[in-house]
Amino acid sequence: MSRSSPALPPVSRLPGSLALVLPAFNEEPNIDAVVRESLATLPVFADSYEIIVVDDGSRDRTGEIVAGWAATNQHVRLVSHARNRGYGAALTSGFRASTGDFVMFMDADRQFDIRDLRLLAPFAGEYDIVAGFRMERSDPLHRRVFAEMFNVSVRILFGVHLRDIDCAFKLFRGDLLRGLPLTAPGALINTEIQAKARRQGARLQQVGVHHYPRIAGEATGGSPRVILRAIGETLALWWRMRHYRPPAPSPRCVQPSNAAGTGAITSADGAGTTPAKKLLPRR
Ligand SMILES: Nc1nc2c(ncn2[C@@H]2O[C@H](COP(=O)(O)OP(=O)(O)O)[C@@H](O)[C@H]2O)c(=O)[nH]1
Ligand SMILES: [Mg+2]
Repeated sequence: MSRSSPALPPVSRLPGSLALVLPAFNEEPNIDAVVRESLATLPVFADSYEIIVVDDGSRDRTGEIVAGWAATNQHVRLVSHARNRGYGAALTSGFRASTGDFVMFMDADRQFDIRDLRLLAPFAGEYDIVAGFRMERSDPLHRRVFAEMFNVSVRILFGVHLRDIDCAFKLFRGDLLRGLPLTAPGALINTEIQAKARRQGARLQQVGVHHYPRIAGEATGGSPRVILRAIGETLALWWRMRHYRPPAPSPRCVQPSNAAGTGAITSADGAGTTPAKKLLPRR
């Protein structure tokens, strides 16, 4: 990928430590560069930081490459699943292993640029969740159509209003995220996080981020197996959420304004959304 690496201009530093969770399944051609770029970038945002790669039963050298990093760099940690358990399970393992005041996750396939953290960081102190949305999604048309249908379904079934629910570039308050009882093994994890955080009155900001075509490795997010599983998980989560009682609210979350917990989330859908293009021209 011909993404040059100009020095970052001055950025907002995070008011605390940061853990970056990278779910990785067969990312041998990408993982080294992602870890390298993350190691170069995170110190710009936090004095204390860790990179947690969750190798979800990869059949290539992903785990071996990350183990090499972990052996030589104290900021890199490897969490391994002996067999492939799915995207949601991998993220959940990474969150549980994390210790940061803030936790973010990003796909490990180089479709995002870790330096876009500078677009999210200014909101970290004020919001519990800063969720990226892909300004121009670099995926095939059928993926974008399906994603739009999914966004609408999630809005209807869970009352979750995000511009791009599955965008894999999000920043959270660590204690909020680690306190959520997450169970979705697959792609529905993003919906589960938002639906449960919403019940706790979490404050949400949305920010546009860049998205790039996958240039190496194989995308599995649009496979029939993943899509069918997501539909099944959607129905199961909807059923479970009918009886879901959130854990004791963490102190900083705003309490829901009514019993059902609706209306408490602050969505900057449109208003308050940072026009990232103005801040960081596409390279
Ligand atoms: N842990 C885990 N990660 C996965 C799995 N499938 C894909 N990934 C990772 O999730 C991210 C996104 O996957 P990708 O196939 O590119 O999905 P897409 O971007 O939606 O097409 C990448 O970092 C993959 O390595 C899986 O079964 N388990
Ligand atoms: Mg991808």
